Amino acid sequence: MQPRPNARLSSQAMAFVLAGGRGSRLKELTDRRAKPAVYFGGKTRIIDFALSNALNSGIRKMAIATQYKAHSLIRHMQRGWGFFRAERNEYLDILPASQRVDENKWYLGTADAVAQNIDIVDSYGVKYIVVLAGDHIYKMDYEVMLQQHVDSKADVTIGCLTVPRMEATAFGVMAVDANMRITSFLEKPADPPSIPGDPENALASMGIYIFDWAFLRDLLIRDMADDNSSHDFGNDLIPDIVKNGKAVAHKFADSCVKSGLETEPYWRDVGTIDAFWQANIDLTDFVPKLDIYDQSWPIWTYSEILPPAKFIHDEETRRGMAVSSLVSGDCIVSGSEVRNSLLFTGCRTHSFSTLDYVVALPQVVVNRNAELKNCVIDRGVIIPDGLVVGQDPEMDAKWFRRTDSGIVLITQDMLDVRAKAL
Ligand code: ADQ
Ligand code: ADP
Repeated sequence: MQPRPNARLSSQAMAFVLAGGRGSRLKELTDRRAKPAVYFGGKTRIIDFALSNALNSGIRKMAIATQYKAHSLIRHMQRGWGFFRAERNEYLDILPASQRVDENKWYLGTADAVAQNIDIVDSYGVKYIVVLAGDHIYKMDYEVMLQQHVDSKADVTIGCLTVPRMEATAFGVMAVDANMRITSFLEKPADPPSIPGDPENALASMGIYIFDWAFLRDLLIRDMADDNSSHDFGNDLIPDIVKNGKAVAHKFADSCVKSGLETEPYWRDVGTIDAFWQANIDLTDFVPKLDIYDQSWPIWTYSEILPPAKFIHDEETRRGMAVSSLVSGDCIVSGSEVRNSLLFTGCRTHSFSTLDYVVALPQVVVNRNAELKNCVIDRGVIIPDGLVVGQDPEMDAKWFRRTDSGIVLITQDMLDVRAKAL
């Protein structure tokens, strides 16, 4: 079917979301779930941001490649993202590394995750493919990037942002000419080159790539046959295109201005306990840098039918409140004090307990007299009566996972070990 001449480019595009990485720096939070399935922001999971960006940009065909600990991710996708209708030419496919090409073969690199599903992408009949990572928090209108891709006649267009030079060791780092053509690309360099005239910063790849599907398809077939390749976009395909083709950078900051989405560009890789805690706590700011209340750019998710949050003021404790906090549905804050914290769905806090700068994932129960500060509590954890966290670094590190900056991750397994030992 030929697209209408004035159709939005997004209607001729699909999103291919890479959601197979482990995210090992999130430690026990990703012991049982993939990083894209980790909860973020009260109601959502990390992957909802990339998928909502695609949906809000007008993309109606999506594929999600999963492999590591994908059960809760797949369950979330089925529950929350099942509204795509083939009758409306909408598709959402979950693609576990499921031995489609070769028995027992997992996805090797990120490019292999697309290559093993060439036939599925073919069946979508799209002109453009937008390759995304499922593990970043940001809002972005991919239509703006698609337009630049078409206008510049690039082989690949790569989303990029400015990061402090020394943090760029975790990224693909590029240099560009005056027309944003990428002149060099180094994957995770030990000594990242800075931006000319800006020695403190480097231009880093966001891991977002737009290709014409016909171009990428050929490249993937060639790459699959190359035994020297690790079949990865950042390590193999992108450096090859920079050398032999036309790779163009799309600046996230410019994108934000053009789409009118954000005044200050916001993008986070919440890949460590510290970064995860901070980005969640940031939402409690007076004016948070990430606006999750923008109705023009909703973050779609699986939303349960739940009663409202409830606050019970207890005469004895003279408590029963939350301030400068986000409290999700089905939470009951009873006789306790919650400050600068984020409570996900279905948490309960009981009398005489205090929570300061706490990120409590769904269904956390905080029993009486607990005093919790600067921590992340995993889903469903039951905090015992009188537990004190965030006051004695030695005790925190003894029983829980304490980061160098003093953030404490608490899981039920850790509490069970502690309970047995005491
Ligand atoms: P990395 O951050 O190292 O670099 P990578 O491990 O390649 O990212 O993962 C990218 C995405 O693909 C993640 O969402 C991950 O979950 C997923 N993924 C990883 N391996 C996979 C596999 N085998 N199958 C399916 N999905 C998989 C990349 C780029 C850098 C860029 C950063 C930006 O290589 O150039 O700067 O992303 O974060
Ligand atoms: P999420 O909180 O991301 O929805 P869950 O914690 O419910 O995910 O489960 C993630 C995966 O870990 C599921 O496959 C679940 O069956 C498994 N799981 C959960 N708790 C345990 C446990 N105590 N021991 C072993 N596996 C578990």
